[in-house]
Amino acid sequence: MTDEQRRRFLSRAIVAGSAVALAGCNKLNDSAGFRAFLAGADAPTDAALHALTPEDALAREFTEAEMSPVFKANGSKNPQTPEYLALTANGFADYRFKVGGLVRTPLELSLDQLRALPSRTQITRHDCVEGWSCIGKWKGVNLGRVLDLAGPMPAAKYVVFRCADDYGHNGGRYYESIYLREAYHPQSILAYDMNDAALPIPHGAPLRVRLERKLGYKQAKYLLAVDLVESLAGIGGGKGGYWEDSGNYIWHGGI
Ligand SMILES: Nc1nc2c(c(=O)[nH]1)N[C@H]1C(S)=C(S)[C@@H](COP(=O)(O)O)O[C@H]1N2
Ligand SMILES: [Mo]
Repeated sequence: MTDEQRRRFLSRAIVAGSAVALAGCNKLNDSAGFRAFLAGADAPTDAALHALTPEDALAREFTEAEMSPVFKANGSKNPQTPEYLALTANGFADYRFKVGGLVRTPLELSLDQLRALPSRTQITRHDCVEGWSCIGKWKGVNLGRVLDLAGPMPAAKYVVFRCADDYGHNGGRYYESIYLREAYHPQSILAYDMNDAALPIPHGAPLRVRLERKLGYKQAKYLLAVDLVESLAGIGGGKGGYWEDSGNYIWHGGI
């Protein structure tokens, strides 16, 4: 199965919530994991989805010439929460990215400190489950490297991304989460630049995450903090993310 086929397949599975359209799928693929997945599952389990998409595989990277002339902004585009307005009031000069939870040394990093760390630049395709894709360039620091500065404790299993915006206008903040091990994927970065300029507000200024093997809703914008936790229970609605809690999209979100 090519990456593109896998992406389309999983997008369908995810939008459908659980039911997987089987027609034509046998043409898609010969991998044993994929067949086992189809044979066993009416609802894709998290373990099956992780088996289907090997976690260490890299997402395709593109050339400058392939970049989208316009990159669509989606979800929150101009947060109005008090904490975000306080940050924009002086151009993010007071911004501190917090790393907390199950770490030995909680951190508060300024944008200058993040920029001083070794960087990675990647041109990748963002796939939103709503049915659009854009290719853009992202520059940032490996998430795993930042977490290592804080020192994850052995019990830490998940990384929770805390955002500054209230997408549903219900007082709750957008949030997302991944397995801690997924933070160490080479293309999991905390991005401060997009398309060779500082990350603009519609795309998540001053810092967002890029997880290039995952769908759009996992790419949390307006990051205030990450917390390492042992369990997602008790965080938001307990399903690991804003859209996951709403019942619309599944937690894995892999492509
Ligand atoms: N904090 C926050 N992050 C978010 C969202 C949001 O509303 N708030 N929307 C998500 C969705 S559904 C998509 S497709 C992408 C859109 O990123 P973009 O605006 O850079 O295109 O951000 C994701 N991250
Ligand atoms: Mo999305």
